[in-house]
Amino acid sequence: MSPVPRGALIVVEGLDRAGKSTQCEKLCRWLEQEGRRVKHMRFPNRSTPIGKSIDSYLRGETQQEDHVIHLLFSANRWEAAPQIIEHIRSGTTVVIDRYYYSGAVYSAAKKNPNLTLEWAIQPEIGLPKPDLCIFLDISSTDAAARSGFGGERYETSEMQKRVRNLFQELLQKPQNKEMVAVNAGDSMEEVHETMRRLGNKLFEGEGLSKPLKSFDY
Ligand code: ADP
Ligand code: FDM
Ligand code: MG
Repeated sequence: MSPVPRGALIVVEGLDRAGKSTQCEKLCRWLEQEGRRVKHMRFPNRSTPIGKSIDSYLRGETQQEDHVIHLLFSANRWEAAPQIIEHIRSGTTVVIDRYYYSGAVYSAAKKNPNLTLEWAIQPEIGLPKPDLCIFLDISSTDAAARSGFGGERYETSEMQKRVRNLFQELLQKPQNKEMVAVNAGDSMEEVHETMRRLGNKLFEGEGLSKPLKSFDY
């Protein structure tokens, strides 16, 4: 009996209000309609003990030293890594709303001189590497105009501008070839269509016949 083909690991990234949650939902529904098994995940996963402390930090209820909260965000991914690997192995495609790209850029955007992008990326080395990372690109001004903006710790325009620049920096790096920028200022349907095209390209290509990679930097 031939082995079950592995699932794909697809990540959706971007600024707050770029449309990540909307598009992850649409992508999952589409993949299911295509007959694929899908698991929708998000980071931070606020339901675990580590996730609960991240949640209270993001809401401004608790304080954390910058490196400590950074490592908690990373630990929140590591605690889910075995589950991600198992889903992929058993043929389920995993769609994740934010991953280590957010992990690196939000911490580095704090301008703590001891917390550079290079430092921030290190704890992520070894995590399952996405086959495709869709960066929903939007200006901080356009994102701020969307409803719901402004509630949590990092939702200030200065922070969002720095985050966007750092995402652009990650996009330029040769080790992040799986990253693709999509104009998130387009309509929801247009963005979804572009994402479906990227999804089809991934499923039709050679990449998924190779084992899932680990992130290396
Ligand atoms: P994120 O998860 O990136 O923070 P959401 O998917 O929650 O973003 O979307 C933020 C807000 O913007 C929601 O009110 C959503 O309905 C709206 N929105 C999402 N995508 C678009 C789009 N392409 N054009 C206009 N509004 C959008
Ligand atoms: N965030 C998210 C980080 O700072 N580090 C991380 O590793 C991750 C995954 O947490 F401001 C930030 C990004 C954002 C907040 O918001 C989570 P959502 O609305 O749950 O995506
Ligand atoms: Mg969201």
